[in-house]
Amino acid sequence: MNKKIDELSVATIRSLCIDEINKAKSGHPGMALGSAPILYTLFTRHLVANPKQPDWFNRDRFVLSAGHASALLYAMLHLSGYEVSLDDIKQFRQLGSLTPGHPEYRWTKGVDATSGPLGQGIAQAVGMAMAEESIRANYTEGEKIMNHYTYVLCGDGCLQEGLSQEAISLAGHQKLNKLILFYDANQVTLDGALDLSFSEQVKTRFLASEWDVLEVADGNDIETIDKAIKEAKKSQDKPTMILIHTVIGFGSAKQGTSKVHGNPLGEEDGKHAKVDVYGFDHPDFFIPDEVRKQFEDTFVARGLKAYEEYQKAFAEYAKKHQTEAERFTSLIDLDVDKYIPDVLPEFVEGSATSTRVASGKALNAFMLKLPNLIGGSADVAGSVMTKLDGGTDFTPTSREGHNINWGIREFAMASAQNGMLLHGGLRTYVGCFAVFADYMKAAIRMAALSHLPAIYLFSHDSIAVGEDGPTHQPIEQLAMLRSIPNMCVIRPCDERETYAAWAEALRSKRTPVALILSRQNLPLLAGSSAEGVSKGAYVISKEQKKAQLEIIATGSEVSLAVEAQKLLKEEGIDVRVISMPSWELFAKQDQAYQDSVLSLPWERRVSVEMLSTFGWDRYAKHHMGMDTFGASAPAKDVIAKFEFTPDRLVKLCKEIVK
Ligand SMILES: Cc1ncc(C[n+]2csc(CCOP(=O)(O)OP(=O)(O)O)c2C)c(N)n1
Repeated sequence: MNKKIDELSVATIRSLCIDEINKAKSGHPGMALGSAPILYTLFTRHLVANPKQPDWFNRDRFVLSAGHASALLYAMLHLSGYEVSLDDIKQFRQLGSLTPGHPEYRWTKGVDATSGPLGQGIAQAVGMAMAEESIRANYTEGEKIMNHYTYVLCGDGCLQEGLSQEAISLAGHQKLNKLILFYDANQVTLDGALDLSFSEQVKTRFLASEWDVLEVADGNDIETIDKAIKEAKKSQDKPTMILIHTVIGFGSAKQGTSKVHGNPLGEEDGKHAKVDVYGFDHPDFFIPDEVRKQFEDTFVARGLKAYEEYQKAFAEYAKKHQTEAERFTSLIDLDVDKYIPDVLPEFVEGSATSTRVASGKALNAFMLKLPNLIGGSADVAGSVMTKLDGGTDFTPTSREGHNINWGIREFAMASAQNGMLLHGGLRTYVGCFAVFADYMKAAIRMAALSHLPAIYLFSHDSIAVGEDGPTHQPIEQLAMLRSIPNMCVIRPCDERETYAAWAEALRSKRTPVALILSRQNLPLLAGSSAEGVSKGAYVISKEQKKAQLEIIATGSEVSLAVEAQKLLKEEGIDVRVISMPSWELFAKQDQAYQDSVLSLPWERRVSVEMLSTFGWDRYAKHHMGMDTFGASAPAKDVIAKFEFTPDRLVKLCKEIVK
């Protein structure tokens, strides 16, 4: 332990942060300056990762939940030898730079998670720690190939977010002892002092959630921070929160106030902090050789050694457990194609089943082939059919279990699923009632932004929910999901389409997929097609001779459309019925295919979906949809009230043709 080099290094990191933010004229110096010693201690004394192999699978994970302190993370990545050059640091927050406003996964090497929306980083870290446990337990001698810690740094803001408590509660319940959370307790947020809005006993809250709690009185005290991390790593049965008292904007004349939370220090104050407080009298962006060496001798050397040892250990492992080693590697690469059976099961013509039940069957069928599939629901497994038959639960005493009981924590569930996928090595799914997709929205958006192939099972997908009433009947949720960039929504119309939708979801590598599933039984349709699902839309029931109209329907409304087609035929009106399970998959097809499915002008098309018509103008001029909330009654009565009947569709079509 060399105090001098520690102090010089921390001064360098802080000065870099000041320069980065000053040059960009934008950024958040407050937390960056306050918590620099925390990350310095973590990186130089504990974190195990290899900057030359930033995706090394067994590295420790680090999530900067307080993503606004990105300047600090970039300074750490630069000093630690990642592909973040000094020029990149100088381009902080500029267009196309490797140092965007908030950390972005898949963009900057060494960034383990996209973060910034406060609270989500904590839940992501919980998911990472769960993934680590699950993977280790699912391989013989798994500890030889999967064995690392997950660290997360958060501030007051993350802990004010309700999501954090969902995640903390879950982590404590799951006894995630390899999860270590640093709480940068600086008592200041954006608008002012924390006591404007927060008077919680945070330590007590963590203790009540079955965490260990350690406290460091002085955020500049590296030895004590180090000691706390050492102790936290020893925990056998609880995650650890290390509460560290820091000073926001340490060194600035405005330290300790919200003025330094999100404004550059400027030249004068920057100089004051660097020279007068840190004793660092150097040009901007200066990095002393000793500091570079310090990182090479510690973080880089430790990471390289661990990496090399791992390579040897893995080679040994592969000799002993060849098949498992192959599985391990292919699942890291999300190379799942070979695990997805090409052949669909036999479907019984004339049968009827809800698509949620069909989804449960498909899930179990795929599970037999895809051993790293893991998932669960927010306490509605029996309704959304998320259980893997014969599978055990994922618990502290059976980590090999594949059924996750997320509890009624939808937001944390979706956010932790992101963490599991950020970690890698697993295919995951989560489920709940479609109406509660709203609770998960911010995490779904994060999955799409982070290019994660999350799978969501949203059942009870319309007013056909029935008795539970309008609180439980989704209306606008599909419009919301469809509006998210890089999102894929699939609403299958029968059992066959549901299997195909599942295969599509499992094949996705960079796009989240939501399967929208019915509560009520839907008939197996003669014309339904698995291939059609992968194209997003197809003609499920052709016109007789020359279509006068095209009816575009999804999910439960496809059979209604087919019924209406028959009735219209009796009235001498020829229509084509198109099943359109996925707008997004359809939009990816070439124009010729799209034109072959939607062959009539826009004015001659009708959309039918028992959900909000918002957005359907894209494909059709006329709509049969739901633009009010539903009602509480048995499903058939609700459907009758809102007239989701072939007769109404027939009437609408006749009016258009007229
Ligand atoms: C969900 C969410 N709400 C609001 C913000 C805007 N925001 C960014 S930082 C911040 C204050 C956070 O306070 P704290 O965690 O104490 O950070 P510090 O002031 O110490 O930098 C706010 C409100 C955000 N990034 N995410």
